[in-house]
Amino acid sequence: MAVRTSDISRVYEAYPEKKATLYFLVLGFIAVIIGSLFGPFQALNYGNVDAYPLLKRLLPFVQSYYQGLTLHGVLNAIVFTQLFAQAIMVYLPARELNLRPNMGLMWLSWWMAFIGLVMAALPLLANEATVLYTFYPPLKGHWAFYLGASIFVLSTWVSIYIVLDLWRRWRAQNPGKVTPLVTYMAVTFWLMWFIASIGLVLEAVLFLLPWSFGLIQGVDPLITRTLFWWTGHPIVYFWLLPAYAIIYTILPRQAGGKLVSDSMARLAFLLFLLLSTPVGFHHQFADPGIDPTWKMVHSILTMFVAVPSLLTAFTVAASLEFAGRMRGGKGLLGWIKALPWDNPGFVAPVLGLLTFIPGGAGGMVNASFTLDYVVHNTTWVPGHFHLTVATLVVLTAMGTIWWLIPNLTGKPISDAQRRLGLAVVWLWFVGILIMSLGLHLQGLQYVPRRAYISQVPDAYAHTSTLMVFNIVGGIVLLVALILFIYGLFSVLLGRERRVELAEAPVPFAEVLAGPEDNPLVRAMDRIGFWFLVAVILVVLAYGPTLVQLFSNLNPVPGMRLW
Ligand code: HEM
Ligand SMILES: [Cu+2]
Repeated sequence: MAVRTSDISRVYEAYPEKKATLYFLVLGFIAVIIGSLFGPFQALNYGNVDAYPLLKRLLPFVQSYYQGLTLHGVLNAIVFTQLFAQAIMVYLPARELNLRPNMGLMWLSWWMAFIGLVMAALPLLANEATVLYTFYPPLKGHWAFYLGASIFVLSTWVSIYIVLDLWRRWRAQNPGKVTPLVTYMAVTFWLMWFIASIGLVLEAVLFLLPWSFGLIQGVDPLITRTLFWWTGHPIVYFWLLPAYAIIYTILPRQAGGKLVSDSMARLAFLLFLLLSTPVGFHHQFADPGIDPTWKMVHSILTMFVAVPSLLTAFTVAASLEFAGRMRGGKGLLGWIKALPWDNPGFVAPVLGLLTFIPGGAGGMVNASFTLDYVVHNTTWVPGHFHLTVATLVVLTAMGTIWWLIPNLTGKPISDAQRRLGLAVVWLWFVGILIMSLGLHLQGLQYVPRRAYISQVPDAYAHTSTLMVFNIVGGIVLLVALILFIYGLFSVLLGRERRVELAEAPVPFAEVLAGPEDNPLVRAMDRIGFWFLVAVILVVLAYGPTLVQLFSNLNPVPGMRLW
């Protein structure tokens, strides 16, 4: 049922945000594909198998393990995640409100991201910025890396403006009404990100950019790390919440049910606005020059920020159970079997949620101050975050292929593509579980992260049994990745278009309860007030330490050790 291209361009005329969203999404998928290519080689490395000679033959620009690891971290954890957030957290509220985002600004943000990405990619590919995705000074990369990364991240400030502008326009038309759910999520999300991003912006503007331009001789490693982790923790919620928005507002419908509570979903997002940022010292438990009392304060606050994810676990599980029972599931577990396990758009985020259970448990360990000394800087840590970002976030993003790409392009999903999708998401899930088990257990045997250990094959021989997990996991993930690339492009490059798919509404779930116009929802809707509370919490949690650090700056010269 092919249609004339004029039909689809009519859709894009009416909804130009569809095209911009598609650009964000596709650029993000390309980033995660290129970034993930290095993953299986790293997993083999932690299996004591050195496949880098092969990798260098395939990709001759790769000079070292660490250059590959820098590309892996930057493209997956910074580039892909941000582009996905910019796609989802602008498009979904715009569709919910049925308002057109400011398209000039939406394209500006895409071009900023694209140009910043290209600018940072050049020194990365040329081995001029092998500093990993945390770029801790005094390791010193090329200025174009810092400048490109800054432009890339600043593109999100345009997204913040776009969504606040949508929200303001909607309120002007709907005085006295409570913000609709998805838009409430997006507004609190973007305000959270604004507060969060200031640390990194300060680090770049005050230190990294002037230093890499040669305007200042050195930088203070402690203060740059402190500013980095101001942003570095909440950035994981910046990665996570677009997936949560889908899991709350779309997944219940795909499951065949409803979201059981609108106000619980709002509460989770409000708590993220309040608690995401003032917790960064949990990345600096092993740093000198930070008072243990403050580390304890951040440790406790980190435990609090686990609460909204626990809330999410209950609300989402209840919504899925409700769906399973609507579909006729009986008994304690029968509802699980009744869910639509043949739909990859459903299966992908659900498998991601399952891995989030051990992922979250490991996070609580990391956050427990002195317990962190057991696992800090060991392979436990990448074991942990591959269960969160590389599974829940990535799988939820993959899951969008089966409903969002048709919604944006009108391209249908064939039955073969659907079945391929199921294979991809199951293999990804199984591969990450196996590899993460290996990495966690090796970490407990003191194997360091960020190390080309297969170059010292005797050093960690005491973990040789565990290494098998990394090898098997890495190979399964390689297969999953190849099938994913094939599946994604077979959908994107499909010739058939059905305009009605592109004109269909986004499959938002109905809500079982709410938005009850209750005092709780009204109180949560005072977003300006909560934003102020969030700012005050950050000032309280960071102010005293930063004042001390700024009044005792101790700059050191940069180094290039690669
Ligand atoms: C094919 C799938 C993947 C495999 C096999 C894989 C494997 C690995 C391994 C073994 C490490 C540890 C390297 C080291 O510490 O030396 C690592 C690091 C990392 N991975 Fe992955 N990964 C995959 C996909 C992803 C994805 C999709 C993301 C994020 C969206 C991600 C994010 C990261 C990050 C942030 C690091 C830390 C980099 C650093 O320490 O500088 N990975 N990966
Ligand atoms: Cu953190």
